[in-house]
Amino acid sequence: RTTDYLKNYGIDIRIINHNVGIQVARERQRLRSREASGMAFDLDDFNTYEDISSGMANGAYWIDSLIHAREWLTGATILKIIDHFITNYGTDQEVTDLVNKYDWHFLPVINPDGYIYSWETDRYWRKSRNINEGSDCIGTDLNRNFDSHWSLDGTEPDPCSINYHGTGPASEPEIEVMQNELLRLGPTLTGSVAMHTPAWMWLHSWGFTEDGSCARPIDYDTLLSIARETVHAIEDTYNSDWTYGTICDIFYPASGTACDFCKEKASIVYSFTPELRGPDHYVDPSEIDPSFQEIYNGLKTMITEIEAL
Ligand code: ING
Ligand code: ZN
Repeated sequence: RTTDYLKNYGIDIRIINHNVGIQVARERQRLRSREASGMAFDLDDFNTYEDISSGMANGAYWIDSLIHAREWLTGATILKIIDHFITNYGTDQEVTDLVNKYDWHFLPVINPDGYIYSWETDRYWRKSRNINEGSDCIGTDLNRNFDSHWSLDGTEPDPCSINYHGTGPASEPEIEVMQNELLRLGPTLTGSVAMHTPAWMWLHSWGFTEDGSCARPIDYDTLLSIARETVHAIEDTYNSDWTYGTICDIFYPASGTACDFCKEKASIVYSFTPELRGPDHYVDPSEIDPSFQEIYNGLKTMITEIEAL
């Protein structure tokens, strides 16, 4: 089913503007921030400077969800964001500006097989549904399968484990296509947001450990401050209580994650992983609209903070 889905529907939904004009100054600033974040960035290697400056205005964002089957609220929240953009473009000034100013890449269902299985058979299924050779246990934890510190802390080699990391980096078709797309688009992306539930958190890289302690990126202070302001905007929406920080510090060590792949390998400086409102993977549909409202406010603040750097 995953293969059919990828073939027939592609992997994402894009809202893209190419007619906003060239903003070279902002582009230079972004490339500098990339250097400051310790990323190797050689313009000649990437050969994207021209592509970027002719194709984009103020940046581009990637938002994905449902890498974990049971985290239904993530997909619903993304679909509300897309719906909000499409419905209000041209009438609501704020939406019109957001859509005109940025390119948006949405990937609402990374794990279609698992998602279907969570509807039809097991509401709490997390992994993919690929067969594992030599084991009766099904599926890989797709958020441990990325080519970034693959198979290290916070992953499991046992196919029966809920955090099974797969047979190699990007061994799963879902992650192979997603990685390729992130590598292709990465140099044009300002930020990425990989949605999970349910823990009221706004997390950033890194998830992995070094010498037994949580690793921190060189631009930790910047990421933390963006996360703090984002969380304040979310909290102000319904007077809720969120936490923020690195995946490893705040939640638990995890390797081979989308969030770290985006930052380490796909040259996306501002890579975040929210854990949407809880307390459970099972959510009443009445939670969808509030989740959208608070995350939409958070995203707007995140973008404003990034622009102000
Ligand atoms: N949480 C994430 C998980 O994959 C996470 C937390 C996000 C860890 C990003 C590492 C990187 O375990 C859920 N709820 O799945
Ligand atoms: Zn998850």
